[in-house]
Amino acid sequence: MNEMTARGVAGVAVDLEPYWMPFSHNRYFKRHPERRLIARAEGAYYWTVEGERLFDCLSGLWCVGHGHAHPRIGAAIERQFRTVDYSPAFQMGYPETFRLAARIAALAPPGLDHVFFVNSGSEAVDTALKIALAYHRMKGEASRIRLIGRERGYHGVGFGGISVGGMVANRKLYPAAQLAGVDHLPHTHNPAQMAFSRGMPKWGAHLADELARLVALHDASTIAAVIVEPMQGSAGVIVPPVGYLERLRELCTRHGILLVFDEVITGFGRMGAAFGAERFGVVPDMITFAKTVNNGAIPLGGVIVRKDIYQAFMTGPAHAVEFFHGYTYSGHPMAVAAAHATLDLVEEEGTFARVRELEPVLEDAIHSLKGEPGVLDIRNCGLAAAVDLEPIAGEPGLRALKVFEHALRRGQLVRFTGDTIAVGPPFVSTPHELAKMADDLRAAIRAAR
Ligand code: PXG
Ligand code: PLP
Repeated sequence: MNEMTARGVAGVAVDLEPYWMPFSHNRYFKRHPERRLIARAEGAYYWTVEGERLFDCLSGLWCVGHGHAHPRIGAAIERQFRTVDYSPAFQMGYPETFRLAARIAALAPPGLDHVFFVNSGSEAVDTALKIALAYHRMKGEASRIRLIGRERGYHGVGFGGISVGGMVANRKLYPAAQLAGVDHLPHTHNPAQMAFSRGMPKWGAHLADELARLVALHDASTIAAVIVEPMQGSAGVIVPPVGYLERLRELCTRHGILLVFDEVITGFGRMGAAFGAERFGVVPDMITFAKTVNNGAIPLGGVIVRKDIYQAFMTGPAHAVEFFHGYTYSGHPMAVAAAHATLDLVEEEGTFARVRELEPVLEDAIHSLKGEPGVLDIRNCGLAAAVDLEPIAGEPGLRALKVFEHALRRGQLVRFTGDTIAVGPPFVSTPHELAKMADDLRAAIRAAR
């Protein structure tokens, strides 16, 4: 045990060393775990092992919109465990999983009506990419082998996801392991044209025409699918320019290319609608989802596809497997029960309308940080926002880390990545909590000077 763990944090003696933390600075964390070990969660708050309360500014990692320890979700999970804890995902069925597929299809844009279940966003993305490639083959267009992603896109950490993803740190170590024939659209963030935009930037729709350039370069007959997040979440809330997604849609339709919206963050309420597709008024051919579908309670994700995509697979002898793909935990009864309880909340509490009411509150609160020292840009959409900070010379990421730590001392758990601070507060936040979040963030930004 290192010195800190031997001493214990607030009396919690636990060896921090053996756990290899995901997407984390392991060495720094294990030296400085103060205020970073969680003891309890309820509603919009965490309590650390020291007993300090933290407002959950990112809803966990964008997944706990309805607040922690929701009694309805907890009761559903408990009941489910006693009824059917697990049932085989392959060649057997659990009725509640079928019922969940129907409920999700009913929320999805018209025409997207079949659901394939997985356990995470990464699996959802890799599944969608496989469906796209297989679909074209089934339809006799085997030459459509290219996939097109976008710079700064985050599509999880599977080999498919890092191939179409656009974050260099996630992909640079694996050049030989990435899918062949992948190309990328440019990202749409240009501070010179759109700094401090509220909602959708007016500039940038023309960047979708880069797809026309890629079609001209590779020929449409070689392109299977385009995958984008309708709003880029992990990259720091990069909101689509007005007209941009429409143009992508037009180009994909014209050229027989499938359009996949990766809605792992934007799905199930964050945008004030069931999906970003609805919010932005553009219907893709497939939607990937995870996270908020069951309030992050138990891993669950999926892919929603158009009927004719599903139908394209339904060939060959009826007793034969149609799609050789799936996971041990696809449609896990416990995760499904948590999703039903979450969708019950959505229906009964009018969650999407509440998010739409809170959106301008968050917008005003977060944009009040304009003019604070080193604040370069602020963006927002739905219940999501990000603040770009001027990096400390020669020490990228350190400014945001300092702001994160000062915010923790003020009782705010924000997300930092690079020199960007992101927030995606719970749907159950009050206007007062959002205002306090921004005020505490302001103090943290000043303190980190
Ligand atoms: N697609 C998108 C659009 C995502 O946002 C994934 C796929 C991968 O999902 P899984 O469940 O495999 O992690 C994501 C995940 C952040 C943050 O701070 C974002 C994600 C995960 C963790 C942190 O922005 N997005
Ligand atoms: N590895 C082995 C040896 C397995 O047997 C399985 C599933 O049976 C897997 C990986 C895949 O696991 P999962 O279905 O949970 O993705």
